[in-house]
Amino acid sequence: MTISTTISNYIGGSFVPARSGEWGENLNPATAEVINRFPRSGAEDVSAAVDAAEQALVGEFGEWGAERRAVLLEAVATAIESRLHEFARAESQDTGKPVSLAARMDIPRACENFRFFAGAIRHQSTDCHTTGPMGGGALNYTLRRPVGIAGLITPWNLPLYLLSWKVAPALAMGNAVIAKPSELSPTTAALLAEVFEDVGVPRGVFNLVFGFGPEVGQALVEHPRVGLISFTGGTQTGKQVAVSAAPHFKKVSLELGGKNPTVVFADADFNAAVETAVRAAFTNQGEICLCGSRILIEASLYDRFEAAFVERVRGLTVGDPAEEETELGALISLAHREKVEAFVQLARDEGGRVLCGGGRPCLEGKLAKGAFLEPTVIGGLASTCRAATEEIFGPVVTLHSFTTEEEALKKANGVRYGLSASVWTRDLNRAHRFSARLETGMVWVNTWLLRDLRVPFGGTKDSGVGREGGRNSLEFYSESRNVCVKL
Ligand code: TXE
Repeated sequence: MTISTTISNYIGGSFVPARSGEWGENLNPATAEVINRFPRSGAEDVSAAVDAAEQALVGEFGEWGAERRAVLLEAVATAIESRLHEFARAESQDTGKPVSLAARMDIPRACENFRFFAGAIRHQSTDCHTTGPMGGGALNYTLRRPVGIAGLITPWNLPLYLLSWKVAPALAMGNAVIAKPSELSPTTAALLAEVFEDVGVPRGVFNLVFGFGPEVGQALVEHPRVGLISFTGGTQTGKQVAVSAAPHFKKVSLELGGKNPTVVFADADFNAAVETAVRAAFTNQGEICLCGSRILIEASLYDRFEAAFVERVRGLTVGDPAEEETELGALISLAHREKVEAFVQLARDEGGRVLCGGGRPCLEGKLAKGAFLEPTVIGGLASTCRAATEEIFGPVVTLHSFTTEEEALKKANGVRYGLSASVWTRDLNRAHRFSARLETGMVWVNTWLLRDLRVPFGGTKDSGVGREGGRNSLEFYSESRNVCVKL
């Protein structure tokens, strides 16, 4: 394993410290131990990365065709795969997530992202419109050109996975990138820079600047020569990014928070609904923007569902992220655990009953200092109260009942977020009707987190602006130019 104690920025093909010479510390949230230190970068480092990226765009990379870029992305996927366990361990140590989850989900999906966009760029076609009588008046064809420099800002919950979701399409479309990973989970991005170096990426095509959001992240968003910002993170930060990017008329994509409903009708496949609702609520300690953190259950099924759900949650294994059988590891930080615990207290104050969990598990040795929290189920809350409408982003789920489809819809839509929903019913008509009226960017029917990389990914309302995925990503990471030829 090559996790070094110091990680570096990667600018113009060189591994370098921050210009300031300052560092930040990266902690393992399961043990509170320092894993490594990262460069505390700022505006100067961003400027150096912008210069390197500009050089790259006028250099050999600018001449590369789609096939060559596809080969590069595939080489990256293969190289990550050959170091899968190293990547998985690093992701687990940075975030507290179970290493088994990182090895099964985060890292393989990152490889899939690189492979998928290699394929997508090979099969990409452009539009052509013929104009006038019999199409004989003019021929319009639309070129897709790279935007230039793409600024990619990513969070801590799925560090490599979300980074690859942005890097792969940005490079596929011929942009140079400057990535800014979360200060809470920098290590797999550093390993990715090693991979890019090993596969022989031209200098300045892939740049990495580490550091804190308000310092280096803000500088990246404000840099006038960075033409595009793709941001995944909290809604508040997203708002700030949108404000800072607006005066420069940058292309912006914002993937923000969620408070996603799992809606269970009485005719649902009961066992599948319970099992998947548990997974939707607690995968990655509930720290996924797509997690189903409020479960709306048809009243006639409520008691049976609550009993089965709580029993299943009580059986979840919380513990050492390094152990294979662990299902929930540590939260991202002690500060984040405090935030989540404050929501549990708020739920109590708002009249909720903690049906299971709510406390810190007793773990021994090094883990005693970790940011662990029991998976927590809360019943008895009004669906409009704060604990049931605000994003908690932890292992906490609230249960609510409804009696009619209309009431379920009102409750499902009654939050400021609109990212995703999971609907459980055997009635096909209802599934389509209900899905069409949900105010979310994505709906899963009788499943959750079943991903097809071709489909639009993103949210409405406070969950963000724009869609990525498949064609949407290729369009976002490029500018269209229409050429009209009079015939
Ligand atoms: O995320 P931030 P935080 C939610 C979740 C969580 C809350 C806050 O509810 O509790 O957001 O988490 C960078 N300009 N999600 O504070 O700050 C930052 O360095 C430019 C949902 O950890 O949004 C990091 O790289 N960049 C979410 C990235 O933004 C800035 C995933 C995200 O950090 C910046 C994570 C600035 N001014 C949290 N300030 C999801 N949608 O999946 C910070 N950053």
